[in-house]
Amino acid sequence: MPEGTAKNMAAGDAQDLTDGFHLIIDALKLNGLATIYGVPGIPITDFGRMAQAAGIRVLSFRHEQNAGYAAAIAGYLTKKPGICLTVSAPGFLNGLTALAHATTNCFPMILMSGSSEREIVDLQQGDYEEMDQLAIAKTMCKAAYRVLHAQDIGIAVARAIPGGVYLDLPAKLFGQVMNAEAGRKSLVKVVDAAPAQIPAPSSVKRALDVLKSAKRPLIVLGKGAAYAQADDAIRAFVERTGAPFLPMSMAKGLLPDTHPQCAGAARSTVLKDSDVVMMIGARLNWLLSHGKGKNWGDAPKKFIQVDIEPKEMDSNVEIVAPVVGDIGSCVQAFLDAMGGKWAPSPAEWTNAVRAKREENVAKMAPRLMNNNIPMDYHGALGVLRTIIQERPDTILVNEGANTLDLARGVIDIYKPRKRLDVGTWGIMGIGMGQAIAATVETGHPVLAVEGDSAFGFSGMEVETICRYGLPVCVVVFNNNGIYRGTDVNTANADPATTVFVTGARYDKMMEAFGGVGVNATSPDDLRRAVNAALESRKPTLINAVIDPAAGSESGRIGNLNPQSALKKKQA
Ligand code: TPW
Ligand code: MG
Repeated sequence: MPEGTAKNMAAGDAQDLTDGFHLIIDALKLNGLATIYGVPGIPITDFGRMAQAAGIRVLSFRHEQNAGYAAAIAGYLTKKPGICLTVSAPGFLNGLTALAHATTNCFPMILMSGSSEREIVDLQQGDYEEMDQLAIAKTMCKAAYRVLHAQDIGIAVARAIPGGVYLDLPAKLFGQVMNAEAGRKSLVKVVDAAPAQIPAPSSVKRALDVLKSAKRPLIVLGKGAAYAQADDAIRAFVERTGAPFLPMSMAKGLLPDTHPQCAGAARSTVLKDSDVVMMIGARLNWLLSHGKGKNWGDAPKKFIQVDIEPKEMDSNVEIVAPVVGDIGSCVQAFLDAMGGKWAPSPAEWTNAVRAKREENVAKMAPRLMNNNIPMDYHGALGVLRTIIQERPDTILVNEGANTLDLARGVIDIYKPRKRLDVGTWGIMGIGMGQAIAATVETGHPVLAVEGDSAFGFSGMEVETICRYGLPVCVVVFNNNGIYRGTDVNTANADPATTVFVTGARYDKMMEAFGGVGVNATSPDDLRRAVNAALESRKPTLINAVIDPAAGSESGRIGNLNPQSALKKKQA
């Protein structure tokens, strides 16, 4: 029967009608978006149920921020937008932090939030959870769209892909009814959300000419390179150049940290002494001291930058050879243009870097084998380092200050996208959201190495981990505080601002929800417990008791703390 006939409409046959609920679900499914991370409530509770019934995996969290971090890292791991679903005003704001984080890190993510009655919100008449969410979201992401009519759902979801985008879904939208056939036709399947961006051949040649001229070349790999999933081409390119490479933290494992060209353990040497630096999917932001200053040494340096985003060029220092395109296409273009004859990097340089690296590794080795009780960071991390070496498919999630900085240096990663962490902002709280999404999206077990403070930001999600029975092993580095557990407040009876309850037992949190809890006071305890967890795939939390005096203020970035000019004068 042709659509919209009088008979059809008069019959009001529900089979020929669809609604906003189902159109959103159909639009997501049509675009291969099969997982939602969120928290239910008015006006999206039924939507979540219907999505689940329709075959979408809907993971309910205890706080939207954690659902949002899960969606953000799902986007990073899959190159498809991770979906976070929240209620209005407070739920939206909780999720928004994660959307802003995703946008800053260039992870594809869509935050979908229900919103209240437009007419009431816009007149500020005090609706339930009233807020002009669209206006707020616009400043935090690439784009923000509101969908007022069911027939626009298809185009709105398509426009939101790949993100970081906010989609505002007013309560009234969900219940709107339209003809089912017209609804089907209104859906849009995105054909190619991130088409290949081929770099200009002249830019490729310029970059290779500069690289060829180098006496002391360095390649810096960023998480943009890991995101690209061009692992074989990147490895082939790095190996063809013979240059030392430095992986940024989430690019570790793109080539194994044990690769002969890896300069991770000779970081300060290669930053200082290199003469040509090729950045691949890495930005010259604070994490690389903006490409200048004492970390980069005095010798003149030429930067080549390879990035999909033209705005990154010349952001902090002059880029003598900008190459704009997607990382996969750029690296392939390099390989094609290099041909068979490419002189390897000067041996004097590569040998010097290797010697420095071996010296630093040898210096660290005995510290990693120490059996001190209480454990220090190195004793505990030495154990985890061996476990990841033996189980390289495990995804490592890592946050904290000392717990982050030291684990990044100590734990070698062997495969691409197996290390997830605090990203561009150095944000605390990503831990449990990342752990959950990492195993949901990949099926691999997760080892989450968490400072006790860092863990606290998302700790309630251990219930979520137990509820879904996920293979996540959380190790809380319990040094009784932020940076150290030894601070004393002499002004009054309150504890110092950086210390927590002494002797806290985080393992009992996991036990409260039926998971396995272990209190580990020695490296041996820790080794046994982590191996058992990764073997059994049971949700596990290990309270690793760390010497409260072992850490340092702000980990490795204490220099970023402001100092009073007054204090300096007096000193
Ligand atoms: C959202 C500031 C940086 S690191 C850290 C805080 C609070 C916790 C460090 O203690 P932890 O690690 O995790 O116990 P450790 O091993 O040094 O003791 N709020 C947000 N993000 C950041 N980065 C902070 C606060 C911070
Ligand atoms: Mg701590």
